[in-house]
Amino acid sequence: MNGVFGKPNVMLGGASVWKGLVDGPAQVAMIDALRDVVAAAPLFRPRTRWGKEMSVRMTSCGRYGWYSDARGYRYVDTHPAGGAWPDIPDCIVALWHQVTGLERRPDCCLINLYSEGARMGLHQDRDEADFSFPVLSVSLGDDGLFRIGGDKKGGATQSLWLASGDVLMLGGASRLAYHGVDRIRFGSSSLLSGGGRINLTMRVVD
Ligand code: MD3
Ligand code: FE
Repeated sequence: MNGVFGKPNVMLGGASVWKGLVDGPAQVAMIDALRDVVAAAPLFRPRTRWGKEMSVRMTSCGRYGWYSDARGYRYVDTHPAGGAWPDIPDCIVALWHQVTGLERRPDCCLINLYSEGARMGLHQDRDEADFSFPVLSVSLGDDGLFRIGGDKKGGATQSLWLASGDVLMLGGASRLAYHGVDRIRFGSSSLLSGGGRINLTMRVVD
C-alpha cells in the first residue's frame, strides 16, 4: 500500500518510481539538513571483504549505519570513528511516511555520495531482518544511471536515469532485485556546489 502520493508515475522491474517527487526547495532543505549529519558523522569509503575501497563515499543516520570492512557487510550502531549515528532529519523521515504509508520509522538512512567516476556494482540488499518492509531511495544532485534486474544473478536488467528529486520504492518482488548504478552525469545538476550525486536509502533493519 502506498501513502499520500498515490500511484507512482513509472514502474521499473517491480520498483515504483515517482519522478520529480521532491521539488527544488525541498531538495535544498534536505541538503541543508544533511550538511549537519555529515559534520557529525563524516563520510568514509567502506572496504569490501576483499580489501578493495568502494568508489562511493558513505555515512548514515538513524539507529543503525551500514558498514563494510574485512569482516563483511553489516549494520553497526556506531560510526567507525566512534559515537552514535545522528538522527535522521525530520524532512527525510516525513518523506518515508508519506510515500510508504507506514507508521514504522526507518532504522537507517544510508547516505551515498557519488563523485565523478563513482559507481556501484550490481548487488542485492539483504542485510536486513525482514524483507517485507520496503526500501525507499531519494536521488539528489547529478543524474545517475540506475540498473535493476531480477532476484537471480545474470538475468536481464533494465536501466533508468534517476534525476534530483526522484524517489524509488522497492517492495514486494523487487525487494531482492539485483541493482546498481553504472555511472553518473557529473555536473548535470547545480544542487551540490561541488557536483556529484547523493542517494539516500531508508530501511527498516531489525
Ligand atoms: C533495489 N544504492 O545503497 S538506490 C545501496 O543509488 C544502493 O546509491 C543505489 O543500492 C544508489 O544499497 C541504488 C535504489 C535502490 C535501493 C535499494 C534497493 C534499489 C534497490 C533494494 C532492493 C532493490
Ligand atoms: Fe543496494
